Amino acid sequence: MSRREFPEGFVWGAATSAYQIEGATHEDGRGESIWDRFAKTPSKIEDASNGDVACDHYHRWRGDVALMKRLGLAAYRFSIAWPRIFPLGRGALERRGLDFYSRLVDELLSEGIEPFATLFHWDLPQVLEDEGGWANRSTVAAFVDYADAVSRCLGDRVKHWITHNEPWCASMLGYQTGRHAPGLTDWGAAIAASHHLLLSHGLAVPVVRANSRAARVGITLNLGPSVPASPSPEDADAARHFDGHFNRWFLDPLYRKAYPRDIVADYVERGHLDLSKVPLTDASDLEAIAAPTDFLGVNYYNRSVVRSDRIPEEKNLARSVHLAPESEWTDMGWEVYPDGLFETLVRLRAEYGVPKMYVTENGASYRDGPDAHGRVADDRRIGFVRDHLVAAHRAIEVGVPLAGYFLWSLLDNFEWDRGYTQRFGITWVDYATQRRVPKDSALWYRHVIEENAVE
Ligand code: IFM
Repeated sequence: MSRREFPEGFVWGAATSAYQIEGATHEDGRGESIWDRFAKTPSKIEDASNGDVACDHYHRWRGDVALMKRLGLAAYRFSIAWPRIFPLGRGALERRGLDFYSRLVDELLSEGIEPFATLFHWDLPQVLEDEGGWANRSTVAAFVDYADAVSRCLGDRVKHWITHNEPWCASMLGYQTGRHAPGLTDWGAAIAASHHLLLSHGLAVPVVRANSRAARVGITLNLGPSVPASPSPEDADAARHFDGHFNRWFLDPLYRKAYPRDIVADYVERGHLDLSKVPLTDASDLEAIAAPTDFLGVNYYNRSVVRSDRIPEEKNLARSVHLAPESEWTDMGWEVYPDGLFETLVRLRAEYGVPKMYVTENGASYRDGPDAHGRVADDRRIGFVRDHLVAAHRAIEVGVPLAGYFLWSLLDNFEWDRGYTQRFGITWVDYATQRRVPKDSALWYRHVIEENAVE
């Protein structure tokens, strides 16, 4: 393969999130989060595990920053645990929580690593969930206050802010499928949650900017192509719907000040949405959601191959089923489809005019562990990342303003409902000893960073 150089200043990073790595869930006044509660509810997590210890990053952060330095990372994307800052969601601030992130940021900067802070990566304070969580509009104001407190404290040093990570997951997996915390199966709540997540993003943007001069503020969405499983009109329609439900539901309000009409109509027709209950057309909400941002974070893992289940009484409305085409799969059961990253980035530029993007997550779960010599030869992950970097490079070549790439993840970690059964890290974590072993992919990635090129 030929050598592909990235533009000068391209940001190379790795990403994590608080609940997935920190542990220390009962320390320094941290409140309960919906993930603490959910993970301890029987049968929710594949291996019945939880994030109580995870990678023990809350105690090992200094060593983890040293590891980042050794890997040559220029940037680190992490998230802040809301229940560490406001154990009760709002009101009394827990200084010890803020101090933890303040020390982390100082350490990163002293090692020349640029912090990219995500404000919400799913660990909502449980007390707010008890009031209805994201389905309740009052959580919007609580989030804006939280964003204010965090950006006031860290805004002098953190220059890149991400309001939310993957609001599709937080709303749809959390409130509709029930696979994620808080585990509800209520379409109305899920749609309301998506609107409130977006609104809280839009209202937080100017607040963060005011507290963090010269800050760059954005949001991260999980995106990917939705393609029909067959040429049938039913499958074409199911793919249209899935695209709208997954991608356009978030992109349209952010960049076009409106929810996609076809999906609103689908939801209403299926009885999922009562428009009198969620103000999806409220002009001031839509104006707020579309607050101009500096960048879009793109999390890309796979495409969706969609088939209608052709249930006549459902009028074929997007009962999407994900099919397995002849393809390679990661241990997560996700198709390996690097072209989808190219297609997604190009679409964002062409259809939404996104002025600047970062790939804020991309990576793969493969369970390869240490061999007899302690080496983790994760060649499939290297191949996965290389092919996606080539796709990203192609996008840059055709004019996509892609400014950086964050590999998911720095460490093996708690993979939500899959527990510790999945390993996305470029660093192997021995959970019994907390020993970190950089996998071959980490060493390979260091070389990519050094060269600013992929071969
Ligand atoms: O681990 C998650 C992360 O928290 C959000 N994006 C997808 C990753 C892999 O599932």
